[in-house]
Amino acid sequence: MTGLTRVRPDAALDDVVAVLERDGAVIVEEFVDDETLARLWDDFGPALDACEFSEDWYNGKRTKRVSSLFARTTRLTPVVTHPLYLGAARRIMQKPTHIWLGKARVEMVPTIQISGTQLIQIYPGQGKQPLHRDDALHLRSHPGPTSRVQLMLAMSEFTAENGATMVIPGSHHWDDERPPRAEEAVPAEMPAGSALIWLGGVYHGGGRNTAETPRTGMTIALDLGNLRQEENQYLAVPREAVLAYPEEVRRLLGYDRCPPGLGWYEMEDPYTLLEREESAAKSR
Ligand SMILES: O=C(O)CCC(=O)C(=O)O
Repeated sequence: MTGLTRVRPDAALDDVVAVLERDGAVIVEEFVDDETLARLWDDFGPALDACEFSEDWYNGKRTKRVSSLFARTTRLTPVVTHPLYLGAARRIMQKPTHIWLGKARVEMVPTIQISGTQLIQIYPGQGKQPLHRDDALHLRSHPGPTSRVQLMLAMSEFTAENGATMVIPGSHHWDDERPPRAEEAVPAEMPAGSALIWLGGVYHGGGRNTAETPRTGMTIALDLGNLRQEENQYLAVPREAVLAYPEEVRRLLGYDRCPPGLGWYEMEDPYTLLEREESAAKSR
């Protein structure tokens, strides 16, 4: 299999969705501009510096991981709402379905939500991570409908030598009997500022770093709104940090009701709580 398909940031959403459905992964060049990337480094750099290496083999004993990203910066809106990322995630996961309410056939569209967030900094000497599917978290069976669309923003250059994410294109089409083999995986090589988008059913893993410097990536996972979030965003992101984001991001952080009725608070859309808190704060 040759390398991953690359698209420009102004690519048509239809084309990106078609690549994702075929290959399960795509690289979007120049996903963020230099200024956005520099400000993310300002906000995340100190946390990475202060972070110890992980303690288990799966997360990598020469790898640093920092989570709770929406609590650490207010600058993730252009990343998580990028038209090719959020647009593709909505197109691929928010498929209309229907339920019967007595004799009424009612169409429903599920929400999507931010599930997990992490900075992943792979240091020289780190070996490769086992290839895995992230939607295995929800014990999904394959092949099947996509319930996760994930992003890896290259905060530094990703190369085959420094631990670029390894991806097996097309592996979301496989069943659960076929094991992934390292020889089938290709590195998501990309300059800083570009991003890899991949589907939850695609086998992938962090690469081996045989270079001199660390590789730094920032990952955000969007899952269907009717699944448990991987990272508990209600605990990870304090309310004032949630309120620093616009409505679309607040809803993605979980302050939303997934039809027909998951996640309510006092039997209402939980977003109304944020609205009440905001207007109470203004009138103080
Ligand atoms: O760091 C990477 O490139 C991928 C990491 C990953 O897939 C994971 O930790 O689950």
